[in-house]
Amino acid sequence: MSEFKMTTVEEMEAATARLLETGAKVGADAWQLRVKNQTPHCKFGEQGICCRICAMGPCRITPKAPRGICGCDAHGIVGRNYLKFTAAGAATHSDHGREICHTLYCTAEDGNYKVKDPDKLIRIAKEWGVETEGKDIYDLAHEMAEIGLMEYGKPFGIQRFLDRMPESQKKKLIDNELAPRAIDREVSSSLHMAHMGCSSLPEALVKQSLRCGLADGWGGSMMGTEFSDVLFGTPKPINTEANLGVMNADNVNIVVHGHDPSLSEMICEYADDPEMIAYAKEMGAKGITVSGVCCTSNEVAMRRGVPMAGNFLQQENVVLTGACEAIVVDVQCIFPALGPLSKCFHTKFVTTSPIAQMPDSEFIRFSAETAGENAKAIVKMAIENFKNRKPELVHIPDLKQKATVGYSVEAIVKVLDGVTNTQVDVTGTTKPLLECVTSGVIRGAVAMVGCNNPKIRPDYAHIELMKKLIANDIIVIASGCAAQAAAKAGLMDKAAKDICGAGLKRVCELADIPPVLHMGSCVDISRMMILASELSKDSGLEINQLPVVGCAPEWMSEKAVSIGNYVIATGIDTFLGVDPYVSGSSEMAALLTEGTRKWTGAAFTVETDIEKLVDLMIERIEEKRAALGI
Ligand code: BF8
Ligand code: SF4
Repeated sequence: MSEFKMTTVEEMEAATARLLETGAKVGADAWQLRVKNQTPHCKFGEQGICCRICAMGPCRITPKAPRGICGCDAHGIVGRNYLKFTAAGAATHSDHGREICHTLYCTAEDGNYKVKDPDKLIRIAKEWGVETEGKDIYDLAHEMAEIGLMEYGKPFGIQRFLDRMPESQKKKLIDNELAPRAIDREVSSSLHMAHMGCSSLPEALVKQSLRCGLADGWGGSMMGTEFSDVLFGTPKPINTEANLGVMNADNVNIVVHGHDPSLSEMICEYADDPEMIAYAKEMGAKGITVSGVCCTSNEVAMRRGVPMAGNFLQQENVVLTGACEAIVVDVQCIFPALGPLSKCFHTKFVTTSPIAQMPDSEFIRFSAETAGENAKAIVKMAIENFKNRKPELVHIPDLKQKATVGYSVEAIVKVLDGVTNTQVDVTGTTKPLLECVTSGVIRGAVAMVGCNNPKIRPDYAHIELMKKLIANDIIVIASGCAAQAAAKAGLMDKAAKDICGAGLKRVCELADIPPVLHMGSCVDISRMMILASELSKDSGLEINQLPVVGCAPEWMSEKAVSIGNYVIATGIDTFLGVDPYVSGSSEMAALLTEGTRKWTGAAFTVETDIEKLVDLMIERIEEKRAALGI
């Protein structure tokens, strides 16, 4: 009999409640309390019908006041807000990608950063038509980094990686003026369009949202992912653990949080250094444990097996354990609350990026050139802080699950080769996966992505949806905080095959995989786009014919909206559990849930009832199967 037991949301909530008791003792604030202060939310904001883009406003749309002072109606206001939301998300992901290009530019044989996957670099160089023959790998890295950086500002042409898209989808984008040009141009044009007195036509605003999102997914994010693989290695299946129980009361605990792996990779490197471990012992600890929160955690889990302490809404919990010597952050999704919270404990809150500077933090500016010394200084600071722990405040919840992570497209193609009995040599294609789908062994796939959001009981939607999908023989690929929710619950343990339908269970056994595959951080949703493109090319089907959908049930960030735009623009129907502030415009809602279909072949479905959301996804997958006659 299997010993597999999931961790329930109730167990996670009980652990949080216990930590909040510690918080109460030391007078700490918490998001659970702040949510109460912010409820109910502003109705105008919720519906997207508040405009403050010029100083004649702010204007709010009501039945009595159907237009702003300039005459803009609700559709224009909602549309502009939606476009600005998207542009901010695309800028954020893409700037992360730009940093990675710069890091690639700093690589050297004897430097802080090296090329760990030269084959991948050469593969991408060939794709981009760059001569590789006889070239030193570091010369090639620098050349590729520069070309990558040019993708941000080149005056002509569209994103290079669009050539990876199936021809038919790419053509749809070009024909509809959706193919993304330079990344920075799409972000700037979006802000230009949303300026006072520019676009207020919903159709134009939605189209630019799609194009700007595509500049992220097929530009900035894709370069972020691909060049991170070149720098730090392309993920392969690796075992790790997830949830707060990965922190170790006997050790110096360093928690890395944010998104850019350049910093966290270095911290992990130094935390493993025998000299540092010896120093930790000298300071009274037994060793050093690095764990992670949010996407930085996903990055180092995928490549190094570094355990995942938690996802977005658990970031305060790591400090509340009283056992966190340092929480070291780079960029994005970092609560400013960590500053005052860390002051209630001995925890050092270390900010490292000029992009994310916060009150009550210690700022140690991190740069690719000085990465080694920066990381060493941070690890040392954490070690020296161990003695300041207050033992009476230490409580680490005894919750953790095993997880196998590291499913890059390369890894998925490789492991699924073992599944089919075909005699044909299919190494290097997605054909075995397609065969599983067409034979009905698995019904389809769902890409589960995105954040936590207090509007949804944290992790509940992720976990419940995934449980039902895998029970229905639908394989789940996950990234971001959705992936961490799965890992915390145990759904990335190979033993979770026992709660799958018979078909998926068999695939998991044959391929030796868990039913929910961790594909990385949020920039790594670009991996999912590549996988869908490969499936389309290998099957001869359009992307939107594949029984594959995307889902972000608990999303909250601007980045998530940018992602949603490029996923539907890639031809994949996407299901959201939170409304993107568009309910105030029937025209915007209609465009996003149906209108985009005529340009890209896919659209959004917004459903805040989680039970209905999962049924709608299964229905859509079955519709696509039926249309294909499988
Ligand atoms: O980029 S899933 S809360 S951590 S935004 Fe943030 Fe959302 Fe988490 Fe990663 Ni993505
Ligand atoms: Fe009001 Fe128009 Fe100015 Fe917006 S742009 S604040 S709707 S006057």
